Amino acid sequence: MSSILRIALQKSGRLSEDSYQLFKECGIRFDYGTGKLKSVSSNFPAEFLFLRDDDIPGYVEDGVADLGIVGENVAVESTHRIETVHRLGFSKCRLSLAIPRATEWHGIQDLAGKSIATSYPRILGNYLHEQNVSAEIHEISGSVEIAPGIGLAEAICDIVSSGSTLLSNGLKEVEVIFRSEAILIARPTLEDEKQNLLEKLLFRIKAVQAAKN
Ligand code: PRT
Ligand code: ZN
Repeated sequence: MSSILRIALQKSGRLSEDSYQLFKECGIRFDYGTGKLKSVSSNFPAEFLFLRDDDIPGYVEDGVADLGIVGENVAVESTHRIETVHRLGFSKCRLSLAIPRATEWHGIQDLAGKSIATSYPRILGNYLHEQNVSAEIHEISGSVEIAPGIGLAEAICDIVSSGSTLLSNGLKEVEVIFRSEAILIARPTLEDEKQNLLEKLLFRIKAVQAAKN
């Protein structure tokens, strides 16, 4: 049987539309949005899997998928062994520290001894370590922005795009710790045939990107 690339995409969320659009512009056709878990392309040796973004690094490491598209924030936070193949330039956002609007800010040392709520304990932990700041990291999985208001933490570290979520929760962004965009990830060692297909795909992706610049 000849080889086929299995590509994991976010089923529905902030990465989905641009991911689908990218393959469309690459001339790779497949059905999506039908509620199906997977779809085989009609004109390229690829099968697409539709998953939650958080599950994609694990599936790529395990070999359930060969490639995937995720936010760099998710890839860097995960402990899975995956490789960044290419930066895709969409779903841009930043991971930032934020504190209550009325609290004064002099610099990162203000967080020493404080508690910070986040869904990104590894990225935040590394950053604090680099900055020589010792603070308590409180890991929560969602609605991080409400943590200061309910007395759970004195600061937060969360994804910011327009900033309106911070604003409406009475918070101000004080430090950007990581900038993210969608990336194409792969298993570190792909079989030769799959590697060839990946190169064909990358050639098309780069052509699409070049046409936009
Ligand atoms: O259901 P599934 O698990 O697949 O999706 P999800 O809800 O976990 O992720 P999703 O779709 O929200 O985000 C997917 C990826 O898009 C993220 O991993 C980021 O790489 C990227 N991205 C870009 C964002 C945002 N912009 C963004 N604004 N991810 C999240 N947000 C959230 C943020 O957490 C905060 O709650 O939007 C809010 C802030 O937005 P602003 O515009 O008010 O600042
Ligand atoms: Zn998710």
